[in-house]
Amino acid sequence: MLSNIILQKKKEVENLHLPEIQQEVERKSLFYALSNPNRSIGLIAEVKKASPSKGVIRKDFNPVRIAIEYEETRADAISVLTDETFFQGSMEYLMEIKKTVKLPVLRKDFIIDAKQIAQSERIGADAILLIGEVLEPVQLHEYYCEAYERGMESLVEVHSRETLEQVCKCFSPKLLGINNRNLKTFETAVSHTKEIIQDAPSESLVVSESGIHFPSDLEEIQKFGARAALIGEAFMKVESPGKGIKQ
Ligand code: IGP
Repeated sequence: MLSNIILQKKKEVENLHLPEIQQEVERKSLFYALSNPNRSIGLIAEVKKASPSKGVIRKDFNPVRIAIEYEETRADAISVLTDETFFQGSMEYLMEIKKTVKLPVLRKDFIIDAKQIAQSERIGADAILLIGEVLEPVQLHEYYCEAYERGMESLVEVHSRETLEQVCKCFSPKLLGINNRNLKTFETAVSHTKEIIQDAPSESLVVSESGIHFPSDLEEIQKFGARAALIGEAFMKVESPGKGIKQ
């Protein structure tokens, strides 16, 4: 599946046209938002209509309304899927959300080319996702620096200890995402965070991503040492996404 997504991305990047520069946006720090000492755990709430494994997750999908609700309740940052083909996301959603909310906005997509970083800046993203299984460590570090020069942070995501080890030979990301989804089976297990976090650099702020469905999952990942959680599906499945996950 990941290789299909990357193939499609390559096609998209060939035809990529940079959008006009929007009016200047004020960039917000994702790291800072997730480091709030008044919170026991940082929370990135995701605006996610569909996924390749689940199909459409939420039919009544109003991205801006969902983002406002997230902001008014508990979220410290908002993640917006911008991939159209596999996640039914859109850059328009991100632009509208960035205009509406004050929280930092993470662009969730598959970045494989520097042009997408320039594009992320123009649509107003505060941070981008860089995936360890998609980019070679040197390339990943280059994009990390490129994003930084453009005023954006990067959340560096890994799915395995091997990938984390390779990335860390090159550099220590400030924001490290551990994805609980097994890339081969698509199943999620929060215990994945426990396994991988052991090798995380002590200076990285770890975000546990995917498959967090219950308050008990949040407690678990906190116990493992994660300082933030990224939640999509569990929020999108409840009537009022900002009100929290089902008990
Ligand atoms: C959210 P979930 O299981 O709460 O919906 O997961 C998020 O972690 C997931 O959407 C995600 C993702 C990604 C999507 C993590 N990394 C990379 C697309 C691309």
